[in-house]
Amino acid sequence: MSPITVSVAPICENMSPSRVTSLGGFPCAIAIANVVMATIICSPVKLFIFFTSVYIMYERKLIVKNQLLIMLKQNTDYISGEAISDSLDVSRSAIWKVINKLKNEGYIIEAKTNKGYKLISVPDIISEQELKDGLRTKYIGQKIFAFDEIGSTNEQAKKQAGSGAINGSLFIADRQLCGRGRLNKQWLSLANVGVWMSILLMPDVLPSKIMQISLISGIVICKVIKNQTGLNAQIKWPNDIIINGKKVCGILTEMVTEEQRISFVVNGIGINVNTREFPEEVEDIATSLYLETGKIFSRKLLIQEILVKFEEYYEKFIYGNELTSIIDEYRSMCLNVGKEVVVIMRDKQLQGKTVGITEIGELIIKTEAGEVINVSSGEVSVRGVNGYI
Ligand code: BT5
Repeated sequence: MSPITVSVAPICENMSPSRVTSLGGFPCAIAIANVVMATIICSPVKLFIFFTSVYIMYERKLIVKNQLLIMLKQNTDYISGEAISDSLDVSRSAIWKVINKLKNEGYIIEAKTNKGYKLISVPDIISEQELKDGLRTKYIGQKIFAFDEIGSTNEQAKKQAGSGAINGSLFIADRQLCGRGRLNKQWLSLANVGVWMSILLMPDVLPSKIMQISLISGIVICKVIKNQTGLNAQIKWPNDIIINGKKVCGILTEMVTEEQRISFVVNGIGINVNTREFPEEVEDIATSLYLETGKIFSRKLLIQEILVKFEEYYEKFIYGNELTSIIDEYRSMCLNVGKEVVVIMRDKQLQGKTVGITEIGELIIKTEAGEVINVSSGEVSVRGVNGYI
């Protein structure tokens, strides 16, 4: 696996004093003073002071970049370099450098002599700043760990759950190198065209409730896809999202328990958004929003609506005791009911007709022998008798 790149925390490429002074302001003065002191004191202290200085410079740069973006977004017309310089207390050349950095990230910014800068368009990048811009949630996605590339966002969420990540933290990547499905199956997560994300949850509920948390994501994603694309997205039990017979989204919910209580849940969501073609191994079963409509969709808008709706349903479930209405909604979206299916378990396989969904989200199967059994998710997969559905 290649090294993990955290896009919210890029390494400063240039730490030269000239770059430091160009940012101006009080924090930079402290940084310079620290570097001067570091050269005259003994080495461990020197090192500490050096790294503190680097950190302060980095933070300052990030703040300037974020504030500049906010200013550009708030102004529909040109905004002069002087006005930005006065407002952010940085030099004109520092602004020019930040503008160039933003352009390299894909922001289209027009620069005109005597007029200043104007933001023309924002790229579909999934940085912390872009995702938080306009996100109206209380805690879901309020803390974001965004990566250019990572093994698996589920794995990262699990790793960080034990080291400070909070309830509702979002882990998201432009590309996954080892994206996973259930039973360790591979999940293809191509660069820049999909939503590959995991929501970390710390609910105070029994482990048996995990399946319902997973079902909630299915309902939410179906609704958001319908809303933003007009497509008729449906759920294949337990929570594949299907459009015109093909899979557009998969969900992997995992949990860690301690003494019969949930320590945390990781709700992993993979959506094929702007994928134009799939590798041979999944081309017969996979689709994307682009392939279904011929249109490119904003990943940012999809993610934001998913986070808002997820919080709404999660609260209904955890605090509102509204499982019955949630399951009713799930039933209305589930395409398995009434169909002949094959249920594949770890050690056996059975065939029968889906006759319903229980009050807690299990699939009710009437076998060929007439026996009625309830199947819960976890270690089973379900497919149609003659194919995927
Ligand atoms: C799933 O498993 O559908 C769950 C997928 C969850 C992916 C997310 S992405 C963010 C987070 N981080 C992770 O590492 N995972 C989660 P399952 O029901 O077991 O389906 C897996 C099967 O789907 C594979 O065996 C393929 O047949 C098929 N598949 C793989 N990649 C696909 C894709 N991009 N689109 C559609 N189908 C795919």
